[in-house]
Amino acid sequence: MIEQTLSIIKPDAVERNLEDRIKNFFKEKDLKILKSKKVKISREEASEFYKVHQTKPFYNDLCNYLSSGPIVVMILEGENAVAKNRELMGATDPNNAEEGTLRKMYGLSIDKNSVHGSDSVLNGKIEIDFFFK
Ligand code: IDP
Ligand code: MG
Repeated sequence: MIEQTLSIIKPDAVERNLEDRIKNFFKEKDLKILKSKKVKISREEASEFYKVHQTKPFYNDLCNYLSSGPIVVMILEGENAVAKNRELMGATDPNNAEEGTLRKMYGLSIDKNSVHGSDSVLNGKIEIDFFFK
């Protein structure tokens, strides 16, 4: 099924000028970039975006991090886009990510892991609305 999902290039990757490389990677793997913009979000916006994690011990650092510098937010579209993007990203911790995945190639640590991807079609819709509505 053709789906849409939200992808974010996180501050660590934007800072290292990986935007074009990551975008080309998605395009090569048949995920179309429907919309893209570079933004810097506030601490409040980050805490809203990541509110599913509000009970986690790393929540505070996570919100500080996502709002620490420019990010690139994208709507990706393609066959099974949600699962496909998760597969291309690799495991949350780059140390556990498979060879050839974005987090293996570019991730620095579990918190600076370069990319975000929606984890379901429903959350994809919610996250796309968050940035593009
Ligand atoms: P995901 O990004 O692979 O979907 P989630 O569990 O949804 O992973 O966590 C959201 C983000 O929170 C992760 O991408 C990572 O940056 C950060 N995170 C997750 N677990 C930890 C942790 O144990 N310590 C620090 N940061 C974490
Ligand atoms: Mg997640």
